[in-house]
Amino acid sequence: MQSLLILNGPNLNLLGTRQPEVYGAGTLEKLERDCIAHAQTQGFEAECVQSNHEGTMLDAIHAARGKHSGIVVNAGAYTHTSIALMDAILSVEIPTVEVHLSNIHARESFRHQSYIARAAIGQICGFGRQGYLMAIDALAVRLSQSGDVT
Ligand code: CA2
Repeated sequence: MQSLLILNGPNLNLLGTRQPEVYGAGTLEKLERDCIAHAQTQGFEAECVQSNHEGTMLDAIHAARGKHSGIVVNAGAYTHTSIALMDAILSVEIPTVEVHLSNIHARESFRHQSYIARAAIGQICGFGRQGYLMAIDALAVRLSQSGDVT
């Protein structure tokens, strides 16, 4: 069975604890469970990783090579700063969908810039948790087209 990596970055472990008006009321654990269940409906296994450390996120992306066929990534604030994460995604050549819970383009101007977007096949933002499920669907379509069987 093909596998997806669901990678969440800094502070997303706090989901459900504060700022529910921006990021929703559900926890990260629930989000990860929902992603795993939705991936299964599309015929994928899913591995969920969250880290507050850029290097750990880089390691997870490097380790995805040969293991995962697609990546869903919410890099949190590293989205707007990390050339290293962009380079890592480009280097592994795994189709990657960028997700944000909030609509980053309707927020402060420093959130409009995404380094991840330059490496991703697409970006989904502003749809809350549903965006992760939409990203899984988008990868399912892309992978069925590419014939990738990693
Ligand atoms: O909208 C998103 O998903 C973001 O990636 C979330 C990041 C933010 O820096 C990006 O600009 C957009 C922040 C994640 C913080 O998550 C929290 C969750 C609950 C409580 C506090 C923070």
